[in-house]
Amino acid sequence: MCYEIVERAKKHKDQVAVHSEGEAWKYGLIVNRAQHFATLLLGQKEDLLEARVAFMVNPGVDYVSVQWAIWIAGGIAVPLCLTYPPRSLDYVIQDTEADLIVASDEYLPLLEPLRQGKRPFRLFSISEMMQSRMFPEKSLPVLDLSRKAMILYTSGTTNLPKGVVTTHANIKAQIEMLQKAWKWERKDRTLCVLPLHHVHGIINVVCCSLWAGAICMFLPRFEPEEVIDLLEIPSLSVFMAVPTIYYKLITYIEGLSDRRAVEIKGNLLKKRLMVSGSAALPVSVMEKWYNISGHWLLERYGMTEIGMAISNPYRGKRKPGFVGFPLPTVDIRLVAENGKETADEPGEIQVKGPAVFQEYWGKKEATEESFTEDGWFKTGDTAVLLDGYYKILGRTSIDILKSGGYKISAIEIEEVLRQHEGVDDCSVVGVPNEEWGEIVGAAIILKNSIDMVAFQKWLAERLPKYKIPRSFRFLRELPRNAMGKVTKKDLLPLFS
Ligand code: MLC
Ligand code: AMP
Repeated sequence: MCYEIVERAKKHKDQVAVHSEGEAWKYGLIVNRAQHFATLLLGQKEDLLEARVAFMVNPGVDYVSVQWAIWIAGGIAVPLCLTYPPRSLDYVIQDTEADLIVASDEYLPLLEPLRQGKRPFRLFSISEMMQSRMFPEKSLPVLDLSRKAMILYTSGTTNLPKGVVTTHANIKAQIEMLQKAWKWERKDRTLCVLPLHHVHGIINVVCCSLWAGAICMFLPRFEPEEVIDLLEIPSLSVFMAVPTIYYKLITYIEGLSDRRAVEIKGNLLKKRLMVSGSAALPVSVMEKWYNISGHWLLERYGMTEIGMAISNPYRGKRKPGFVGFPLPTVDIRLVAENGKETADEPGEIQVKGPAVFQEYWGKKEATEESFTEDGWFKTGDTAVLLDGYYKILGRTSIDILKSGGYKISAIEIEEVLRQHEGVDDCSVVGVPNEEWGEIVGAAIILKNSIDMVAFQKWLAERLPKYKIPRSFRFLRELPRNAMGKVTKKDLLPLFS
């Protein structure tokens, strides 16, 4: 059962679970809050029966209480990105057909107008839920592990993001493999600086720490200075982030005095584990972080659809530029271009195991296409096995980018750009960038001249910040092959 996380929490009810906004919250209190919220979400019902409950809740005690409430009430948790513009929020709400939405009070003005849309929903605010009189405690449904638990949105090679459905069994498998591989313990304390609508923050940081009975500290947003101050707390033992965050922390520390840098190194050295993932960790970042902290970062490979799959060892050599070995319960194979499994050449990573997702929400065809006939999930990432370690070589599709650890679909951005009255045609590429991994580059053919300030504002109304193109090239024509298809490889040099 995934709500096993709640059952486990009851066992250490007097221990601190969460630190947020300067306050400490015990496991017992969070369980009580989750039960109270679950009762409110259920109303007259006995079981939410996989109703989608979207939630736009700030990281911290409220987020955890709402997530657990949805699970114990039998609903499917749909975390919303806190920085999405209304159009992107509306897309997720409509696509999941969410009937219930829970929000921190500050997001109500953003969500209220969306209730007038095609599909009205009931909107709960956290403060309203906190003030509601407790109903007589309801008996909560008994859930089978095969029930759907969560939908996370991820960009793909299609225009609009797809909802990745994981069951309680999938989530349990994703958590348990990391408990074992990375030796999570009750005495651990971690710091969450990642957004909580993606697997990295949700599973690896929040669920793993709370499953173990450890403490999870939350920072509402990433600020290098604050992160370093918190990392210096002696009991803080585990830290996980995307490469861009390590890059930004390195830049910050390099700007400090030598004396302060030595002090920070002394404190970071005492950490038990520091992990990087969600995008390729440049060897230069790994080496600089070693000089700054004395830690060889543990790099691992994962994906929304599969949780974590491959990891460098907890004990043993962490090889720069490599992601390591399959995690417990994960089966990996590489399939070469000729469709045959390969051991010594590059091939697509395919994955099997209990952590692999169930389906794309409402997209039967896309689900079928993403699996082989014999049940292997096709990741679209290419890797090679060298001396027993996997090395990620890139993606099979040029249309998928990774920027700051966020996956972005070039096609989705092109579709948006084409809706602008001044844009005749366009093509979007991932431009390599030391800090962000890639930044979004847009080559545009204009119909008529545009005002860039107004254009940026127009984009911000349609795309989350991280998807907005950062580099523009205005061209007379796009490079195309004999078939008329834009050759993105020829576009890239134009951005250097
Ligand atoms: C923001 N900015 C960008 C940008 N995002 N510029 C270029 N490319 C981007 N992608 C700009 C902003 O416009 C702003 O500029 C400035 O950077 C600061 O913006 P911000 O929003 O305050 O950024 P910041 O908080 O610093 O965010 C950086 C970050 C964030 C690294 C903390 O991107 C992040 O949280 N990434 C993690 C994503 C994640 O969790 N992925 C996991 C997916 S799951 P200006 O000019 O306005 O100042 C997965 C599976 C797995 O991948 O394996 O884990
Ligand atoms: P997402 O769909 O946001 O979950 O992103 C998953 C993708 O991130 C994978 O398919 C990879 O392309 C990429 N990724 C995750 N971890 C790594 C890593 N350590 N090195 C390279 N790419 C990674």
